[in-house]
Amino acid sequence: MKKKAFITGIAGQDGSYLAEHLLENNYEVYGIIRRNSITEHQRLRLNHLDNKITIEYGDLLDISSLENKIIKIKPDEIYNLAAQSHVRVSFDIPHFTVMNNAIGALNLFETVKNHSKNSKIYQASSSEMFGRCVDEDGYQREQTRFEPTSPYGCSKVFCFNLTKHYRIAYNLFAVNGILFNHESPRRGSNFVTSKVVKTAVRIKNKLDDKLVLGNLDSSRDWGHSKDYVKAMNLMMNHSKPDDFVVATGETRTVRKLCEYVFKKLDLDMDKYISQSEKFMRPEELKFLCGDSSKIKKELGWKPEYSFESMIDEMIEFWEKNHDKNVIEY
Ligand code: NAP
Ligand code: F7E
Repeated sequence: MKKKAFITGIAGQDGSYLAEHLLENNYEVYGIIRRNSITEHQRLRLNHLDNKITIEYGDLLDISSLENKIIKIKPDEIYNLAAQSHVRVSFDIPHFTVMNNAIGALNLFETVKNHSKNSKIYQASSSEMFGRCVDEDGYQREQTRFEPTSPYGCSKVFCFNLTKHYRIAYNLFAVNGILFNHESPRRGSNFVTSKVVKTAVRIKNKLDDKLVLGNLDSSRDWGHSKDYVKAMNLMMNHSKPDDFVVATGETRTVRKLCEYVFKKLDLDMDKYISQSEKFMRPEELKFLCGDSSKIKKELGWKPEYSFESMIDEMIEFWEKNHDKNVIEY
């Protein structure tokens, strides 16, 4: 019999790649999307999967919508990827971010505990939870302390703790994937990698003449979403529920990212890049670099993309899509 997977946040970057990965591995895939007033754009990342997956309206904040679906589907695996996932935006809408991410996850855990205790559950935890903390050797790993620097990071620490609590108290197969930044052509274009690539391509094509950014000195460990969704599925098929860091172990500043993209496009970045307060954060997370030895050793996870091959793929994508109203994923 085919395994059944239920994905919250299925129309997002990771949700869409995860749906593809699970279909390739012979799962039945179900997911929820929220009601949106513009229906045409909502499923863009899923259009190519239209007849292969089952999507219904649902919302993490509407527990009845979760109960109805989980009781009906009885999924083997539940991936909780839904969240207000933009850190900078979380300073503008802190109440919504915390309600949505934290109470939303609580609703899902309660639903599983009360109605479907055999469903395994994956929680999309984040390197943003580490915030100010870095181990002495310059890495963050499973044992590193959490000191989040944003409402988003705080909401994710709550969910991380909730996952462990439901695992211990109710014996649920509940896992935390502590994923560092991961990108792709499907990344929202207000995250820095997509913003830089898309704008640089538009500058090259004379459709824009400037790129306005915030902090250029923060460092991130950037991997590819396609590699990271495979890690999620590995964790769910481990012999026991546990928490794993997923990262590349390489870190670069935003400035270095810009240098790579502008050089690739044969543009002089100093002519086009400026900075604005608008894109700065009240508190910046300055440095991320993850040690993913545990998942490599215990689950055999290995990324296929390098930083360069990922950014090259994003450049190619935006070269095809930079002037389109409806993006083709
Ligand atoms: P994303 O592209 O922003 O996707 C998130 C999805 O969640 C969106 O489709 C969004 O729908 C949906 N959603 C938000 N609130 C919801 C609710 N109340 N009910 C149902 N759906 C809801 O994010 P992503 O990059 O794929 O990331 C997936 C998850 O991993 C997120 O939880 C994120 O916080 C976490 N994470 C991401 C990274 C990363 O670098 N990408 C790293 C660590 C952790 P709408 O379009 O309707 O808002
Ligand atoms: O920022 C700097 C910004 O918004 C990266 C989410 O997926 O990863 C992501 O969060 C860096 C920051 O991602 C601009 O200040 C400069 O230092 O692409 P980002 P993020 O905040 O790291 C974590 C792991 C998640 O869990 C989150 O869900 O780039 N930066 N100038 C800028 N960032 C943006 N967005 N826009 C700028 O203009």
